[in-house]
Amino acid sequence: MSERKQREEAERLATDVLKNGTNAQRRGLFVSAAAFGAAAMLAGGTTPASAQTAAPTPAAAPPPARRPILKDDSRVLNIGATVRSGNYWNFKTFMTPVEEFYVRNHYATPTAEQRPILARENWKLRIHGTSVERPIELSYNDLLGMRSRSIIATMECHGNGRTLFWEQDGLSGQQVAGGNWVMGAVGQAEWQYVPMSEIFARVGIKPGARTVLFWSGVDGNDMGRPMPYSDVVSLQDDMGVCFAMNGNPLIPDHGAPVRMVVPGWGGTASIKWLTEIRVTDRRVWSRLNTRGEVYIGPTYARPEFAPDDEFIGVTADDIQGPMVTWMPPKSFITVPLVLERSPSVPANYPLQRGQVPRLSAGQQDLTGYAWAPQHGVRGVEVRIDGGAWQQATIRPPNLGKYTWVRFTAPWNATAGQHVIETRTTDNSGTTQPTTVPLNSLGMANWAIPKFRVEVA
Ligand SMILES: Nc1nc2c(c(=O)[nH]1)N[C@H]1C(S)=C(S)[C@@H](COP(=O)(O)O)O[C@H]1N2
Ligand SMILES: [Mo]
Repeated sequence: MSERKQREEAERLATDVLKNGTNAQRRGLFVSAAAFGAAAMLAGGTTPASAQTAAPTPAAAPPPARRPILKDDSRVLNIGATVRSGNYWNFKTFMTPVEEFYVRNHYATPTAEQRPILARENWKLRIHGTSVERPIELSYNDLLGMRSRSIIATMECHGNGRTLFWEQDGLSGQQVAGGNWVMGAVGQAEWQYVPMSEIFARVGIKPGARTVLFWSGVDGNDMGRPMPYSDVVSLQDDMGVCFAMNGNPLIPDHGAPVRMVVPGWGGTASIKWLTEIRVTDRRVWSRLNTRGEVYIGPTYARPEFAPDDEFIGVTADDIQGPMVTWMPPKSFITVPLVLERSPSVPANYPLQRGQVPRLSAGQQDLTGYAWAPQHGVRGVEVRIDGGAWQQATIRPPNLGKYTWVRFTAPWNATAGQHVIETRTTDNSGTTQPTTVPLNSLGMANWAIPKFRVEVA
């Protein structure tokens, strides 16, 4: 296919996904229903509601005015009105298909119909601030004309694994607030972006810059996040202004037309529906680095603030803990975690509350995923029923620190109840711990997960 043809095809696909009724999606529904069926069998044979309602619907009806998530619901786990998780127990691929990639919004997904600024022909990115030599405004076409590169990287919500605070003994979960992410608020995609190095070269940065504020303000007027300038500089080729995911234009749920991508950092740094980048010589506080997406708890010190700091929609009283930055080493096996104590069980979770997934007895391979984006995965271990840790086999590809790895571990399963644990060690020698200190927003839980199964 010619490059133009490819682009047209990608655009058509993106538009079709918006209309929410393509053949590709209908095929997807069946694939997904089959996968759910398999998961349900594993779980003990009940047919999940999603499989029963997966019949194709005609594309004729116009979408309701404010549809929170545009994705086909049957392919992802419905955690809440504006959040969807990947079905991690079904993950098989190295790259996560966009349709199965988790969505995490604080507000409803905004579309170009509701917010014309999000139409590619209207979109503008303002790059300015006291530390910028030559402020500019970029159009979508301007951005596409700049030097871009792509990176394969995981994206993970800080809240991924919050469920472990509720479900695992010793993690003192009662005081944790937030959505019931199990392990699937993580995915891996190829992100195409204009690197920050290119943006900085274009506008020129004055000495003394301290903060880069990445701002949307489109979905909600508090949606934007400050990042220390020094961190942006150290990541400047690896992070940037992103316009494509897995080779196609971004779809609304993932920030169309343009978002940030900050690989390895918790998802909040990757502001979607981006409209503004401001570089300033002051420190900046907003919702997402004061009382949202921060570690709040007895072992975490509140950051200091200075009188000349800038406050956007918050006050110094809102500063409750340090912001989450790099995601820690993590791993899981592709088995649904038993939910007993979590405040909710997602609508289409493959297990009912307290239900234990079933595996068949005999020799088999456990499969899983591990990632450690700050330093890269060195190894993964698995153990059964508290026995000795066994090295798992890492399957290629392993493309560097930002990518996850898939692993397998042989197991001769005997009848009865078992607990399977996984832990990853990164290239700096850090290994997942047994427990993590409490933080009341349930951020970045990287404790060794315990998967209970019943072998029959
Ligand atoms: N404008 C805006 N950007 C945002 C958010 C948001 O609510 N609004 N959520 C953030 C969070 S918490 C995460 S984890 C990632 C999720 O990206 P995804 O939905 O493409 O997976 O987007 C980030 N960017
Ligand atoms: Mo997030």
